[in-house]
Amino acid sequence: GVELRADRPPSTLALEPRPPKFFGTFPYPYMNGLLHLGHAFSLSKLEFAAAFARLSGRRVLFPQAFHCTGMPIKACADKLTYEIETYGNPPVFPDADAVAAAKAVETAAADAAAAERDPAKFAGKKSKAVAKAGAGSTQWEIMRLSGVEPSDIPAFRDPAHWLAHFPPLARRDIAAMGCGVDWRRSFITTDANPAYDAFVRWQMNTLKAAGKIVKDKRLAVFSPKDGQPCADHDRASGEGVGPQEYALIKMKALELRGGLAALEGKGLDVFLMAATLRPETMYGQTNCWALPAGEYGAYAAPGGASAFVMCHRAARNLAWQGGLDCPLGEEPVPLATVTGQDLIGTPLSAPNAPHAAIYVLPLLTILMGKGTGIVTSVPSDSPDDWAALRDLKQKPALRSKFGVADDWVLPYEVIPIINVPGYGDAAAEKACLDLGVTSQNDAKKLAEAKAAVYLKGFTDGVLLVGPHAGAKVCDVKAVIKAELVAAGDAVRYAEPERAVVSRSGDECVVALTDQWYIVYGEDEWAAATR
Ligand code: A2H
Repeated sequence: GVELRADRPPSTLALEPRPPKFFGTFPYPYMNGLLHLGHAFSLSKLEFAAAFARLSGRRVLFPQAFHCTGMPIKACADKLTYEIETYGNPPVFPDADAVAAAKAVETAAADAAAAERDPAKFAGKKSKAVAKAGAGSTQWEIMRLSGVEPSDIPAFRDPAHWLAHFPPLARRDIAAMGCGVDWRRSFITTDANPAYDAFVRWQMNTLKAAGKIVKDKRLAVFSPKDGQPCADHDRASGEGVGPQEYALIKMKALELRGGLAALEGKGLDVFLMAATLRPETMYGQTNCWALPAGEYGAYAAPGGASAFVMCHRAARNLAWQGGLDCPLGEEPVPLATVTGQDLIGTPLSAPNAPHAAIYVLPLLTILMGKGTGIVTSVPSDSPDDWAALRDLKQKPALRSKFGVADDWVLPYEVIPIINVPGYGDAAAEKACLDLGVTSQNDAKKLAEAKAAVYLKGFTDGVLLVGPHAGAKVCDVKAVIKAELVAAGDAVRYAEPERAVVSRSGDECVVALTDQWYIVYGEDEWAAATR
């Protein structure tokens, strides 16, 4: 280590100018494990700078603290508790987990070997990725990898134990590296350190009094199990994934088929809820799609006078956004369940559609992991819809396979609703014909068709129908969505763009949550700060 210079007597200092100061920090590392090579790499930069400044006669301050606040430590402790409760102490994991855990150990060993061979090229991310991969790791094995004796591991079920265990080890390693840290200034975060806790309270209260911290309802990726938003560092998978907002179009069932017949006579309006990113295209609906093998539920809507049909995953998201008649925080329970196959042939009254009734038809490419599993069909502007509708029109065998009556399909033609320069009034149809799309399963050509028309339809498309005829799609899309919502014909809905799994193993939803925000980006504050 580097010794701090003893101060000279004040009398001398008063006579001479004092040497300039140097203050450097390495952002406090998180204490849910040992420090790794990445920390050493970043710390080395500060150590070199601080040592150079010290040798140049500057008065150097290089403190080092340790970060313990937030969910990751708590989630690791909870995971350990779960493992011990489920698999014993010491735990005997079922095969898949054991294999995965052994693999994590192997990868870490290989990483260590690779780092030794070629430190410059070693990225150090692989073992962390494996350790994070959920199935690929048990918390018990991660503790072993962190050098904890099996007999000591159960103590880590208590989050406070992590705060006592890891910071001294981090200090040991930083000192061993030779960094000239002034350890008199070291501390850990959380209310385990009352002085730091008081500082953070003062800081937050001061900012709040100044109006710089506000509370607002926001959509956030959220773990129902943890009961709070699930930020990137709290995730086992789905890093960087945010909320995706859709409009759910309320397509009223004019007849209740299959499992929905149980709702007959209950005085409920039953709506199939189709998730769309293109609410301005509803003028061109020719039918609705469901996945024959899909499972759907009818959930009580707010107010209780109607029911919304969608897959359970979507219902869970909508409930967390206050969009169902279900107390916030409770799992929504369907009033009735129905298969996609049984929905086929359901006549629907769809908002903005020119036909009084359109029918539910089978679409085999529906992903149950996206939206509600119900999709409205606009063959003029969606290549998927166009190809699937043509399949049903041209293939009697396909119709009979899914019990589709001719009347539900054959009378329905493409409805021109948007002019896209270069593509005419039915852009999806032209793109599919030009590219020679063969069927709804022609994924490659359909992807090309979508790439050709979606963006252009949004940026250059001009509406041909409805009260906004003549306006550009990009100018009125949000307006039309708001009109549909205001008229009670659609509801706002959001879900994670892709699946997000929390470190506690929960599938996350998007929830409308009360959150505190620091109002960064405020001009006045930025100016004052500068
Ligand atoms: B769009 P993104 Cl006119 N499986 O609505 C497959 N597709 C689904 C789905 C699911 N579970 N849920 C929704 N979709 C469709 C209209 C439309 C759509 C037009 C043009 C483009 C278009 C009429 N169908 O989407 O993967 C729905 O079809 C282009 C992006 O979340 C929904 O919007 O980006 C769209 O995919 C959502 O796609």
